[in-house]
Amino acid sequence: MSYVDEIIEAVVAKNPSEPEFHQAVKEVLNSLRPVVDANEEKFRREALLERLVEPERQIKFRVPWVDDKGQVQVNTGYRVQFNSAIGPYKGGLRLHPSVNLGIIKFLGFEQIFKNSLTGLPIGGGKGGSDFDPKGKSDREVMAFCQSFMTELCKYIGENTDVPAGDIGTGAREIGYLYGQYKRLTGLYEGVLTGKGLSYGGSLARTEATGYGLLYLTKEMLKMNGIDIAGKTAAVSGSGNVAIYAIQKAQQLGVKVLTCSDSTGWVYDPDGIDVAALKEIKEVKRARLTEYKNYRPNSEYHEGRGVWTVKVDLALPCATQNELHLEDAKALAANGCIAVAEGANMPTTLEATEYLQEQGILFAPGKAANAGGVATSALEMSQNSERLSWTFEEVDAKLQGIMINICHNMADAAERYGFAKNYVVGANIAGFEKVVDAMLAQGVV
Ligand code: NDP
Ligand code: 2IT
Repeated sequence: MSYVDEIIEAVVAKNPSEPEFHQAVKEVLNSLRPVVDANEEKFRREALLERLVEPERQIKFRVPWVDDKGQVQVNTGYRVQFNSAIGPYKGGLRLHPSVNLGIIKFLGFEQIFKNSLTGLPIGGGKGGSDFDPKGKSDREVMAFCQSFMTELCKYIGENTDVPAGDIGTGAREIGYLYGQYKRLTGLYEGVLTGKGLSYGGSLARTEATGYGLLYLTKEMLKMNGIDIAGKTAAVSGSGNVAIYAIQKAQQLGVKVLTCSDSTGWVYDPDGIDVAALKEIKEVKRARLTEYKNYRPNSEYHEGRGVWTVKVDLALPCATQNELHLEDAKALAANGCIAVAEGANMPTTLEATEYLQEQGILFAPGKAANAGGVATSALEMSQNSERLSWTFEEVDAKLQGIMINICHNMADAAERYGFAKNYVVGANIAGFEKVVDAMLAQGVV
């Protein structure tokens, strides 16, 4: 059996209840076959793949807090410090009832290669909790965040591990987490990113993931002789990534016809109204059913459905495994030319393969959504030098980073004989720097 197959089998056997982690490992290791095969003896002796799939450290802890009725609630907190070969652990905190260790491990594993692709010195980590911020009062969210940080603060620091936002963790949560870290440690340091602008945050971090997704998509199309202007797009999600993806798409001349949340989706034939979406989601924290009040021409549908709309571009920006094989078939049948992942692992393995077989350009999340963590790393730089850069400076750096990632993934794919397979290209390009650092640092 090949080294890659042995490791995939071992990961499944050792972590039987973590299907998302298996999926992420399979996607990455299958891509790495050409590199691993060429170095099999050395990598085996170094147990390189065994080390790559085993987190350096996994922290799991109790998070007790008191709700508005005086009832004590208990959630589970996680931080998986996956790989620090190229820098301090870096990655978001997800707050969603579906969170478990396997979800955090898949996200942490993806983060290793994504962070490497940015070209910046950040290792891979991820954390979160099964706490659901939906429907909670600000005081309840604060109580949770303070309790969560009371334990987490023992393991993080500006030079060791720097968490940030992800699903359910936005500016409000980062503020409460930061305040508690500062109170407990006495340190005013860049221990979190995605901070508010008044206390060390970076301009353009809020926009970065969505904007970055469009910068990469534009470049990927350009490399293939296609102009993004004038195209139509379907976007899923209506959170941080989706909102700013829609905004940048529109600035680039793309008409975005859809968005969604976990209960339903919107079709707006005139193009999604970003100001309305922001008010519904960022200010009111309400459901998408409200969108029709702002845009009477639009349609609201319960359940899933954004991928059934005829569009040129599909940008999944909600969550893992939200674009299935039948969705890929619908997109292809409707003439879709490119899919770029704003979310982490939103496309199932079968759907990805199908899209690639159909010749649809496919940009994997670890490349396409890397603009968020890249700008987080820029926030860390600004915190270290105690300066803040202008929006234009950060945005220009972000554009440069996304264009580089796009070319690096394309070049790596071509070098190994997989031209235009950007999944293979992104995984190999991300892996190369990590493996070099791991080998240089010895058996640690
Ligand atoms: P938000 O919490 O701001 O928004 C998440 C959106 O996805 C909401 O519209 C939410 O709907 C929807 N959603 C979440 N879970 C599900 C689900 N199980 N089924 C259907 N819809 C769901 O998160 P972000 O926008 O920050 O994150 C979106 C994706 O992008 C995630 O995969 C995240 O890991 C990834 N990502 C985020 C980055 C960032 O900087 N924030 C950077 C890189 C990747 P509802 O409100 O109804 O729950
Ligand atoms: O998935 C991701 O890259 C993020 N949620 C952002 C992580 C970060 O550290 O900014």
